[in-house]
Amino acid sequence: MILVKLGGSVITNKETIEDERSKKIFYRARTARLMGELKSSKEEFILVHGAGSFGHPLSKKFNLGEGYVSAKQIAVAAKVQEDVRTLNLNVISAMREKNLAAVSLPPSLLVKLENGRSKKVNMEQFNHYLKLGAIPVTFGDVVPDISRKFGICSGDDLMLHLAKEFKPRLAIFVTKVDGIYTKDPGDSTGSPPKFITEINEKTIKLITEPRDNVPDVTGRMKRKARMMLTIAKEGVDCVVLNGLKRNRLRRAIKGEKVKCTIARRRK
Ligand code: IP8
Repeated sequence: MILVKLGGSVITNKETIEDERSKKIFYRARTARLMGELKSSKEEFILVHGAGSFGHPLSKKFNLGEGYVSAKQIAVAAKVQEDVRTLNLNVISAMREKNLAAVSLPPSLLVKLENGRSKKVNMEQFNHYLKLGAIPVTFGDVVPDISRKFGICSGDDLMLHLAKEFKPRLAIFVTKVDGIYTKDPGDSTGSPPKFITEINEKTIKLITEPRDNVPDVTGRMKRKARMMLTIAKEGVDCVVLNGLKRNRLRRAIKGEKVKCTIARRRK
């Protein structure tokens, strides 16, 4: 089995959208192409996707990640849940286009947080649909929090829970860049960014976060690198690769050498 997360910046206009009123765009053709690459592996998989422009701008503006502070957040939390479900249904229909039997599993019904951390993820539904030969699809969402009333569960957190439960042979983060760099590859100030081929305790210290306006309530590359190390400690190889480059995902799944950043399994 493999575990794949499609980043929100790959499937939506996350990078170009700054306020919550701007038009949210779903990149259907790109998503369908990536699904075709996944399908060609003929391997069992679970799909996770990010929220991109459908979830981050509004969540950031109303601080949903911090939990309940005022009553006016409730309507916003409900709206973000609606928007990420709309995105999810778009992903599901792009999968159907490729004849993949995708089943939507919304975290708002399966995950409980405590103090912003995911305490419990109900795996029953994942197991059930896998046994049927369907493909469970889950996503970054607004979910209940025992102490803060609600909070945000990111797709990256779900990747860790699913890696622990299913011990896939590979966990893949599909992003808009070739892998992890010491700093934002578009940043031309100071020393040039260096590509990191392998994330470990040493190389993770080299990463600095960008200072730009991209709305993101769940953290950027450094958080992703930390998550990769945690997944690797669960005994699962974990890679970040570029989904904009045709066939990179397909080739990585086949075990071919492609440009990417890897965190090798520790157990
Ligand atoms: O895009 C964030 O999930 P991510 C979920 O996987 C929301 O980090 C609602 C912003």
